[in-house]
Amino acid sequence: MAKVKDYLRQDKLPHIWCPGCGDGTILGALIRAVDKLAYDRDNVAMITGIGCSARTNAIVDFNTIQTTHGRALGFATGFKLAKPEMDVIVVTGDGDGSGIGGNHLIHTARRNIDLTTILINNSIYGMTGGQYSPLTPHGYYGTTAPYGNVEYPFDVCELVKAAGATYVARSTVYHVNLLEKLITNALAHKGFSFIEVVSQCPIGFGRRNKMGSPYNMLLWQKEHAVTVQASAKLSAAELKDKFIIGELYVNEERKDFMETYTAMQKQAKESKKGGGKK
Ligand SMILES: Cc1ncc(C[n+]2csc(CCOP(=O)(O)OP(=O)(O)O)c2C)c(N)n1
Ligand code: SF4
Ligand SMILES: [Mg+2]
Repeated sequence: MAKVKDYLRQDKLPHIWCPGCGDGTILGALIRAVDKLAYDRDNVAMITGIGCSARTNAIVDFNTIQTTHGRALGFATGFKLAKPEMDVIVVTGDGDGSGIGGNHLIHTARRNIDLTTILINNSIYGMTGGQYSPLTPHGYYGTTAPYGNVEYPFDVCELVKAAGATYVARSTVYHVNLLEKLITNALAHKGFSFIEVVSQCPIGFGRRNKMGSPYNMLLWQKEHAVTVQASAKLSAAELKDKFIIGELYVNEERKDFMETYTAMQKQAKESKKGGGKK
């Protein structure tokens, strides 16, 4: 079993993250999952957009592409179709993945493209200094919400599930062992797998919302997360202000895009007349 540091590009260190940021813990969990599955790292492609979360690919020794803001899933779709034998992982932020890249997220889920997406939800646009995102809770503060966020967030896991994703899960940075397990399962899943990771941005979000130190922010995650199993025994009132962690939805039946596409290609080649109903 290799160590996490064996997967890092030593010449790209130190990384850019602030002390106490959740991004490094998430990258550690991802690397351990890849190592557990004994993936050949030359066969792994990691594709990101823009943001602090996107910088996960700067220091890891996979095949990496940093794309434009919100467009990682578009690039990843093209990449996977061109190189179906490769293991493709997308890391995105709440702004990158659910804001500017929201449309790509919906349609990649709908197509059930066989890749794994990790959306790091730190409730804010961290890299640009703390503007509110589609996942910032109502009433919380940001540079663009000096009197509190007037908007309400949506549940991004429910969104991708409704759009057609076939593996949907949520964890936090605090629940790092669960996170590693979920990433392992997501990577092994055939089809579009999606994990939302509730993370901490002590600089752009925590400070402005008086959430205390990174340690306090981890305690906040611990206190607000409820496992799928525990949530089944709680009433709606007890679940108010809580979020559910674990595997939220798994569908092994629905074929992924490539499987259907390859079968259709074969059929079209065999047919003398070409496409159309027989
Ligand atoms: C087209 C475009 N618009 C805006 C930006 C500026 N920008 C860079 S990072 C970022 C926000 C990223 O937020 P998020 O995805 O939540 O990532 P985080 O930094 O919080 O990890 C923005 C708006 C950009 N780089 N490109
Ligand atoms: S600004 Fe926030 S998300 Fe970005 S590195 Fe610092 S703590 Fe992490
Ligand atoms: Mg963010």
